[in-house]
Parts: sequence; structure tokens; C-alpha cells
Amino acid sequence: MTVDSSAASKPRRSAAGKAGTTGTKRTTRTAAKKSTDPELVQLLTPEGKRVKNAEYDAYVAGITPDELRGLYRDMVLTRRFDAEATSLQRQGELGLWASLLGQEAAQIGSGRATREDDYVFPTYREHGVAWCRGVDPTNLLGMFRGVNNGGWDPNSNNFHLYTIVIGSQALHATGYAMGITKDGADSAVIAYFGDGASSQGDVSEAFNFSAVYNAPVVFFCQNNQWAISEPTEKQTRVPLYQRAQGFGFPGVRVDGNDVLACLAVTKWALERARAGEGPTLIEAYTYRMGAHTTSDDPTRYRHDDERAAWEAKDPILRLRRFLESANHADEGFFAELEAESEALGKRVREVVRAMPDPDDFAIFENAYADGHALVDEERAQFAAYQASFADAEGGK
Ligand SMILES: Cc1ncc(C[n+]2csc(CCOP(=O)(O)OP(=O)(O)O)c2C)c(N)n1
Ligand SMILES: [Mg+2]
Repeated sequence: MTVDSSAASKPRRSAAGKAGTTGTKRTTRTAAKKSTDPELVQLLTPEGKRVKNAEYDAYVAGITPDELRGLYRDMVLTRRFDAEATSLQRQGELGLWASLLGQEAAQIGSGRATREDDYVFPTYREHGVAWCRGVDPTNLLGMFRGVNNGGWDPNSNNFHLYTIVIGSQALHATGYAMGITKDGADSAVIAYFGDGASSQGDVSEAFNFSAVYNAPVVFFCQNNQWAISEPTEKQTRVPLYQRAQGFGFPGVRVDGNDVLACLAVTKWALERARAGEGPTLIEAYTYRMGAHTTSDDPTRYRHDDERAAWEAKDPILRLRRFLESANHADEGFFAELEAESEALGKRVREVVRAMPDPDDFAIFENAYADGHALVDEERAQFAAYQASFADAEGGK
């Protein structure tokens, strides 16, 4: 897909009932692409220039220099934490890590748009959103180290457990949103998922249920261009945000590397949800700069020049440029943040290395409330297996 993220910022939404492109007879990929090349909602260009946007400026109009520095700090610390986690996996301290490198603006912008009483359903890559929700980053690492059963109490921060079953959380979020409506709450729900997940039936079902029941849910799709080794072109013939049109609710594409635009658009969508106007689909157009996970080697399926093109649109660099040109941050701020980053990295390394191993048999404890014959059998088999090592060691 060739969308220039420095394109004009006028948003184009696919509202229900408007003439769309999906019903036409276009069959070739080129023809479909030409007719549907969408514009991005963008408030900050890659060069860090603030551009006006009639529809979304209002949602960030009152933002203070302090809050702008806060967004920058969130992105820098999240990136640092993410890099530490990748290193820890390489050192054998984590079983796996799914890096968010490149997606900081999409996650911090949308995460900071949520209210404390909103409820968030993440995938496995939403480390920046977890940060915004106040989940201690080391809790995320416990899960990837395999020493706990999830990592955190979802109800402490209204941040659900990471979900690996692609797309399923879109339905969980929809059900939750339908539930809180019945409770009379005025909060909203946000579900994160990827471009690949958009092909899952669960996501389409969630779109339809949420539309029909007018559920207060925002679907936040981070289109990072890849689903492991499958490019977005293999998931859809139309820009993803246009999917919403067929289900009867608005969809909007936002520059996912622009933290201000992500903040503004997500605020707008959450306010719609709270006002009883139903679901919204946000497609945050971004790029997965790293591997899918530490088990993946992207050099097998994509070219370096693609990454280089996206590096020029780096989310952190563009906010830094804006902060500097607007005189909102001085050298002292950046130096302090660097020191804070170092301290975070140190803390993460120390906490992870000191995490105690779980009890070998804990895995059998939480599947059934009252136990189960098959689980008892498996526990006994595992005990015998463990004991076989003790025999071997004793025999030596
Ligand atoms: C139901 C299901 N099918 C397949 C997988 C294997 N799988 C793990 S991640 C992934 C790709 C997801 O891509 P996308 O939705 O774009 O998210 P991203 O990893 O790019 O953030 C797949 C197919 C899975 N976890 N669950
Ligand atoms: Mg993806």
C-alpha cells in the first residue's frame, strides 16, 4: 500500500449509508487501490510540523506543553522498556518477546485518550497501552518469562490480560461493552487488534454485534503492515477502516506514527461511545519496525528499504522536532529523560532476573475449580516424569 503519511490531513470517514467502493466491479488490485487511496488524519507531519485539522483539532486544543512532554516521555520510556525486553529474551531470560518498536505513537496516543473507568482489551503487543494504564512493565515480563498465569489483575487497571488467540478479544470487548450499557455505566471499551486479525471471523462478528446493539466500543486496529510474514495486501482488498461502513458505523484512518492525531481521534471515538453513538473503527496506519516476535526473522520476507522509508516517519523523532521547534522542551528535559530511561532499564533487568520460578505443579491448579480426573492423571504422569530425573541423578 502506498499512502504518503505526509499527505493532507483532511479526514475521510466511511459513514454508514455513504456510497462506498466495496460494491463496485473493480477486480484488479491496481484499480481497487487507485480508487481507495485514503487520506490520513494527521496533526503532526514527520518533520514535526503541526498541521491544522478542522475536525480533530478540538480534541487536543487544550493540551499543555507539560502534557506534550508527557506523551514524549511515555513513548521514550516504552521504547526503552521494549528494547530491554528484546535483549532479555536474547539473554535467555524471557521465553519470547513481541516488540512494539515503531508503534509507540499509536499506543500512547490511544492509551492516553482512555479514561480511568474505560476498559481495555489488548493483544500481546500493547506494552505502550499497558504503560498508560499503569500496569508495571515488569508484570508484562513475568508472563513472557512464563512465571505467572497472565501477569496482572485485569480489574486493577481495567486492562485485560494479553490475548494471543488472534481477534478473540474483539468479541470479549463487545460483550463487555454490551454489559456495561446494561449496568448504566457511561464508560467505554477499547479493543486492540492487528491488520491480520481483521481477517478473523471473530472480528467481523464483533463489528456486527457492536453495531446492532450500539455497544460503546472502539475498535483500534494497528495496521503495522504485516501479520508475521503476510503483508496487509493479503488481508484486504479495501483500506481496513472502510470495513466499518458495511457494518453501519464510522471508520477512520489515522497516521499511527502521529501521537497527537492518535490521541485526538481516539478521544473522539471514545466520546461517541460514551454518548451512546455506538462503535467506531480506527485504523492506525503504522509499521512494525522489528520482527514479529523474537522467534521471527523478517529478513526472510521483506526488504530493508521498506523499513528505511518508515524510519523517516519515526513517531518519537517527529514529536521531538515539534517540541524543540515550539520551545516546549530544552536540553535539560531530554537529559533527564535519558537518565530516567537508564534507570528503568536497570530496574527491569534486576526485577526480571530475580523472579522466582513457579511451582512445577502450579500448571495443574487453575483449569478447574473442583479438579478433574484427566488433570489428576496428567499431574501424576508429570510427577513420574519429574521423578525419573531424580532416579537418573541418583544413579550417577
Ligand atoms: C486464532 C489464531 N490464529 C493464528 C495465530 C498465530 N498468530 C500469532 S500472531 C499472528 C499474526 C497476527 O498479525 P496481526 O493481527 O497483524 O498483529 P501483529 O502481530 O502484526 O501485531 C498469527 C497468525 C494465533 N495466535 N491465533
Ligand atoms: Mg500486523
